[in-house]
Amino acid sequence: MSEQGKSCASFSPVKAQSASDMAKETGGQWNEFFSSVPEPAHFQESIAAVTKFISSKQADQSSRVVMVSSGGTTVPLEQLTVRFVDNFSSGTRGAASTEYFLERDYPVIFLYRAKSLQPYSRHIPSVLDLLELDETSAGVNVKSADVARTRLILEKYMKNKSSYLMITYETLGDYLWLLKGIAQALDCMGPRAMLYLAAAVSDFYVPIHDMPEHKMQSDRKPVIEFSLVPKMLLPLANIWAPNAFIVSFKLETDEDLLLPKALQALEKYQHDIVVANLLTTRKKWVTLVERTGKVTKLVNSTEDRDIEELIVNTVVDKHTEYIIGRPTAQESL
Ligand code: 9Z3
Repeated sequence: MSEQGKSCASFSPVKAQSASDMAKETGGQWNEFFSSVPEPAHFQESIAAVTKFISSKQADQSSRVVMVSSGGTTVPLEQLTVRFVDNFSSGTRGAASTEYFLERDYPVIFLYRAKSLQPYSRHIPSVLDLLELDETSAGVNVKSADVARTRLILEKYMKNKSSYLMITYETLGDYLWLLKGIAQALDCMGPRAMLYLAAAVSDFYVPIHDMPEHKMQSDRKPVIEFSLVPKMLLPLANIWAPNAFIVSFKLETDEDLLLPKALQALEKYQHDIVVANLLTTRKKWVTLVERTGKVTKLVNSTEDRDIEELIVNTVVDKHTEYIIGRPTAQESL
C-alpha cells in the first residue's frame, strides 16, 4: 500500500454540513442512551488494548486499520439479567471478512459477540470430530482425510494471529460503548481507518430505569416497553470518526425496501458505503451502494467460495480511492 498517511485532524471535512449539524443536535439522545445503559465491565481494558494496537500500526504511514463488528446483540429485560431478546446473526460475515482483510494486509480490530464465530476456527465446528486416537503413541492425531485442510487453516492462523485483536461484547449497550470508544481511538488514523459494521444491532432496547431489578415473575403477563436506539451512524460518521471510511450493512427481509433504505441511510448519515442484503440470500448476493448513488450487485457464483472475499476486495479498492482522493487541510487552503 502506498498513500499519504496523516495524523489527527489534518484532513478537511468533506461531509455535508447538515449531517454534522444534525449529529450535534442529536447529541442529547446519545448522552441519554449512554446514561441509561451501563459501561461494560471490561471497557477501560478493551480500549487500552485497542489504543496500544493502533499505536503499534500508526508509525507505518502506509498502514491501514479496519474495525470489523460481528454477531448479534442481546437486549436485557431485567437488571439482574435472566432473560434477554436476541437475534439470528451467527457472525459468519464478520469472521470471514476478517480473514479476507488480513489477506489484504489490514490489521483488524475484531469486535465480536462472545461465542459467535471467530476467524479461522469457524472452519472447524467440532474439534472432537476432527481427531482420532493414536493407539501406538497413546496420543491423538488429526484424521488423515482432514489433515491437508486443517494444516492450511492452521498456517493462515499462525501467519495472521498477531495482526488481529479480538474484543468481545454481549449486550447492545456493551457493543455501542465499545464501538464509540474504538471509533474515537481510530480517528487518529484519519482516512486510513475503516469501520466495517457487519454486526446485527438491535434497534430497540429497555433503558435501565424502565427495567425491573429482579427476574420477572410468571404470575402475571409481562409488560415490556422498548425504546428506540438512536441511530449510531450519525455520531459515528460525523463526530466520533469523521475522517474514517465507513461501511455499514443494511439487512431487510422485503427486497422492495432494500435499495431505498440503503440510499436513505447514505443521504442521512453521510458515510461511504452500504452493503445491502436480504436475510435469506445474504450468502449468495449483496448490493453495494455508494454515497455517489452508484449501485453494484455482487454475486457469489460458486458454492465453495465465501461472498465475503468479493465484498472485502471491492471495499478495499474503494478505500484506496477514498484515501487518495482525500485532500489534506493544507491542500484545500
Ligand atoms: C448484516 O446485514 C450482516 O450482513 C448479517 C450477517 C447480520 C446479515 P451473519 O452474522 O449475518 O453472517 O449470520 N448486518 C446488519 C447490520 C445492521 O444491523 N445494520 C443496522 C440496520 O440495518 C444499522 S447499521 O439498520
